[in-house]
Amino acid sequence: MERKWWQSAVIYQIYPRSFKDSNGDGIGDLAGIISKLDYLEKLGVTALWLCPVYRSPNDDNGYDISDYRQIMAEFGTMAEMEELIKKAKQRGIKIVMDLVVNHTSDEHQWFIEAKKDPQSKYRDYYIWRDPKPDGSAPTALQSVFGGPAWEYDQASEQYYFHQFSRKQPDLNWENENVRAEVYEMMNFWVKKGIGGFRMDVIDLIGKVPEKNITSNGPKLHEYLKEMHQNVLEKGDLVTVGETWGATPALAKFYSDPKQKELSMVFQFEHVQLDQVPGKPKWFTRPLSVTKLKEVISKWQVELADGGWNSLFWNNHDLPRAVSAFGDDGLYRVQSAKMLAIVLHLLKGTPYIYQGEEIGMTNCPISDIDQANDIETKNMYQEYLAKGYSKAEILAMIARKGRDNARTPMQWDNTANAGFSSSQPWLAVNPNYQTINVLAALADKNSIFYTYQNSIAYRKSHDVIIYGDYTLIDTAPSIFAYTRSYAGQTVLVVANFSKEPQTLELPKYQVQTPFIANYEQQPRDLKCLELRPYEALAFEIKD
Ligand code: TEU
Ligand code: CA
Repeated sequence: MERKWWQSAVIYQIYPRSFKDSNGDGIGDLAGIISKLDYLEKLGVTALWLCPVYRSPNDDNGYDISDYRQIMAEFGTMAEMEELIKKAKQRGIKIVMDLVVNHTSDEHQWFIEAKKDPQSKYRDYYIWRDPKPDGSAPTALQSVFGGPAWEYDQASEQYYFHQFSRKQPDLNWENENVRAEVYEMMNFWVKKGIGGFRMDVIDLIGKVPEKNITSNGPKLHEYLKEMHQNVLEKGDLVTVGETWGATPALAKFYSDPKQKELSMVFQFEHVQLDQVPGKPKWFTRPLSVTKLKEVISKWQVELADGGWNSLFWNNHDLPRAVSAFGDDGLYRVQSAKMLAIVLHLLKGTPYIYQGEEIGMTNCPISDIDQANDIETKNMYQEYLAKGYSKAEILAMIARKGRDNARTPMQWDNTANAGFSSSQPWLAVNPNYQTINVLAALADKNSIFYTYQNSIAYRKSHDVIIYGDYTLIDTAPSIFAYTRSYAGQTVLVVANFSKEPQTLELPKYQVQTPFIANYEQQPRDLKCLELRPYEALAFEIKD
């Protein structure tokens, strides 16, 4: 496979609303991001994925776009966006934009016209259907955020389709004008010098609502190939599709360069292992390390040739990495470092979600008034109506609610965690007193430096970028693998538990680890006595 810049990239995801507020209105903004570019350069990341920064009424915090060519007023101006692209570039950092084209806001001009005038050419930009003879919705499809996926419009006596909130009407990709407008808009951004796109719920664009087909519709790949021809092949862009419906075979297809579709996709199998299969995400079970190893290994192996993986533990929709996969109590520091080491030495392009690099944790709420997220608020009402107690629902939210990841970035231990000079739009996690960037930078043994070291090692070693992956058979709680390339081998060992574990390594001639999460090195390198959440990586001599 021809080498691509994004194979050796490390991408940092920013939730702009929560990253850094520069003007004291309590809302993060572009000038705030610009002011932290030195910090991001120091970490070593080479691209930033910005969650949506376009004009939006914020029913779903920017994932409901009312104008794709304007910047959200609270975030700043187009001039600041251009400045961000330029100043990031000076530091070797590319900007990846969020592309949300499965749906728009109901306040987008297209939808306003479509609703006002059924004869307008914009009517068919969306999905309108007559009621069933009894007046009910065309199908029983449910929206991801709860309730029916069809909204009735009194004036025209038709329903429109929305897979997310009723303020996020689905675009009709069957309409070629819709597709042409999307490609033109993408080219507008490519011309501004961006480095690529993260494509929101891209596997939903080929939907066929009347057949109850939402993801992986029959024309999905045709549309992606058309997008590639009209936009992507003109630039050297990174593209990552959000695909909850991907199997390894599908992910390999999307990311196979011969298919001319995407660079890679986000798949979500590992982040759903703590859920009860077949139930909504709120029903959880303990994470099985055996299953986690199985799933990660499966994706590593199946996409090894002719495909490409994305690597991530968390994002703005998911619980915090250390809370979901590590221990956010006693072993927070060790387990967060372990997660950094294990992920960044795998094959694929790693994504770091803001705050992960300092071990930020979930942030439970004690009352639904403290929630901001539309999914969480809707779910609360739905489960109350189903008879669950407030305490039960708040416990589900504490574990899986999306606001966990959206509390403001913790920069220092001053008021509002140094995020803003006034009260933030969403309360800061009270643990900012100890968990913050200032403290992390001052402590040479902090989680931050484990990220920095892992990133630096990856960037300078082809074995990590291109090497083959092999899982090593160990006790259930230990995750160990090797990476091999051109006569070089790296061994990664991690204890995914609070209990000490023993691992014999008679086959390997290991020397001092090049990266570790305990200060004191192991004494016996033939038989490792692994401490809680200990992680080590070695270069192996033949
Ligand atoms: O997420 C897609 C999506 O399906 C999520 O809503 C996910 O199912 C949910 O968070 C898990 O419960 C994308 C964006 O990442 C998300 O922030 C948006 O809300 C959504 O699309 C709609 O644009
Ligand atoms: Ca602001």
